[in-house]
Order: sequence, then structure tokens, then C-alpha cells
Amino acid sequence: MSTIQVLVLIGSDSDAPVMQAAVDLLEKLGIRSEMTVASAHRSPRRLARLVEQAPSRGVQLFIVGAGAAAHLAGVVAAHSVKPVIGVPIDSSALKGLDALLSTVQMPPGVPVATVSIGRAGAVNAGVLAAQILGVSDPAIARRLETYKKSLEDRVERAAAGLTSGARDQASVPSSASSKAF
Ligand code: C2R
Repeated sequence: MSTIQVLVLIGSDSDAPVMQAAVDLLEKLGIRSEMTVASAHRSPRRLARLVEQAPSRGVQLFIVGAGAAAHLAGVVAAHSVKPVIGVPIDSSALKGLDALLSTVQMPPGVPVATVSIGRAGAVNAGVLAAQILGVSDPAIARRLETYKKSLEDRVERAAAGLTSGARDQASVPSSASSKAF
């Protein structure tokens, strides 16, 4: 079995398209991870085995994505002292509100660090995992600085684009501009 830093668990393969965003983010930040399916409801023995084997594979934290009555992240947290980040998936008729409440409302002593519903939550789970690992790994912390800078640069470009767009608009003769609308 290969060595990984983060084990990404999903309740069903139907969650994979959303949770791939977490895997992609981890890869971008140079963090080794693996995503696999295990359900607390449907395959409790497989889940227990994966969580039990995780420390021997080097796993330092879990990212867990599940929808509907999402008990998966809580059960992982019950079986491990490693941090667990939960991503509620919008796969049911309730569009993830059910998964959000089942994931976030853990009893005292067994936290699941719950991020937002769906793809944005999957991205943030990857960033939060990197931030946790970055506390003791300067190389990851440096890559996070670069990542944050890229977010800032994107906003600067968007702002510059809007400003030049407005300038172009203002330079159009008034008769032409009124025709455009
Ligand atoms: P299917 O698409 O396989 O029917 O699954 C999965 O995460 C998925 O979003 C529907 C939804 O059921 C969720 N599921 C859980 C658990 N196992 C599967 N929440 C669990 O153990 O918590």
C-alpha cells in the first residue's frame, strides 16, 4: 500500500465528481492523497478497516464527503484521533441541507470540521487540509502562500477588466451607445 498524507473517503461513487475538486486541490499543493468509497451505512466493515489501516499508511487527516443522512464523517471521527474534515454533498432531495446538519452537529468530544455544501466545500476541504498540514510543514505553507496570491491576482485582473470595460463604454459616442441598448 502506498504512503499518503490525506485519505479522502466518499459515501458513494456518485459523490466522486464533486469530491474530485478536493483531490485536485491537494495535488496542486503537493499533498499525496487517495480517494476511495466506503459507507458507514452500506459497508461498515470496509470503513472500519480503512480507518484502522490509515496510520500505517502515513495518513495525517481525513476528508470525508457524503450526502443525505451523512453519518460517514462522524463515524470516521469516532474511530480516529486524526482531524476529520466533512464535506456535505448536495445529492438528495434536500440539496445537501440534510448532509450539512448530519455532518456538522456532532456531539461534544467528537468534532468534524464541516465546510460548505458541494464543490465549494470540496475545494475548501483541500485548502483546510493543507493549512493543517502546513502548520508543521514549511513547504506546504509556502505553496499555500502562492495559492492565496493567485486568488488575489485573479481579483486584481477581474477589477482591471471591469475598469477598462467601463472606460471603453464611456469612450463610445452617446448616439452609438444608445443604439447599443
Ligand atoms: P447513491 O448515489 O449511491 O445512492 O448514494 C452518499 O454519500 C451519497 O451522496 C446517495 C448518497 O448516500 C450517501 N451515503 C452516506 C453514507 N453512505 C452513503 N451518507 C454514510 O455512510 O453516511
